[in-house]
Amino acid sequence: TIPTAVVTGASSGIGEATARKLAADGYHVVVGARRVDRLETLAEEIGGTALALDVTDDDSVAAFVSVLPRVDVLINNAGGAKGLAPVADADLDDWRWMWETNVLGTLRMTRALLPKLIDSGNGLIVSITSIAAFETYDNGAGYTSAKHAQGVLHRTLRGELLGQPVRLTEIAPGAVETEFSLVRFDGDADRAAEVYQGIDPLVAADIAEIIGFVASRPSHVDLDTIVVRPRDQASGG
Ligand code: NJP
Repeated sequence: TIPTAVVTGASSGIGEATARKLAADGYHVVVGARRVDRLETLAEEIGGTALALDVTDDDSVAAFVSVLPRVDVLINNAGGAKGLAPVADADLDDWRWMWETNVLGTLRMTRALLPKLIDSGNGLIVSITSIAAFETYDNGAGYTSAKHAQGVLHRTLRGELLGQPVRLTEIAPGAVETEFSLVRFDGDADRAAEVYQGIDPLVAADIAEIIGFVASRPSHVDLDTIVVRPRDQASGG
């Protein structure tokens, strides 16, 4: 049987590159996101399955999961940042978006797919957090707190799943050239360029290659946490 990988947030960036990589490595890849038109083009290219998914919506997650007969790999990738502001000026809608997408999105998907991952006999959960999951920086508390929480959720599973056939890998990237900064600044490319000035960013395929490596380890090898930075980025994920 061909193993199945689910990639959330596969309509752009890291998720899209990861879907391509896992398909090339022999997985049947199920791609989920809200922009279904993009998913359908991708699924056709890689011979996978496109399914609408909003990780912030209980019903959408339930519908997505209900049509999947088997899942060996879950890539919790859907996420991102909104805004950059001091705590004193925090925009509650931005915070809600970040917590709903990164934290509760990962919770919904992981909880819903855990039985299938265990049933596969060799499950793998990869969560894409951030270097922001290990640091704080001025004006970034909304995103850093959400990524910390997503990381805590993911890391807590290691103990809770002890004895079950599921491996867990957290991948914490620094700056990657994707639509991330456009989403963060509502399409303001100048603002995005200003914030990431001086950093030669990673590209999505850099992260996808690492995920391919993780997924191809023998079943007794569990790669715990991988922090991936552009050479010139010390902080500020
Ligand atoms: O960003 P982008 P990345 N339900 O914007 C999807 C982390 N990271 O690839 O729904 C379902 O190109 C959205 O799809 P759509 C970052 O926090 C990045 O860089 O169609 N999907 C799109 O496919 C995130 O966790 C950097 O709009 C939802 C995807 O998410 C991961 O890397 C640095 C959704 C985002 O793709 C991938 O982001 C870092 C929802 N409700 C961590 N909302 C970086 N790029 O610099 C969004 O430290 N999506």
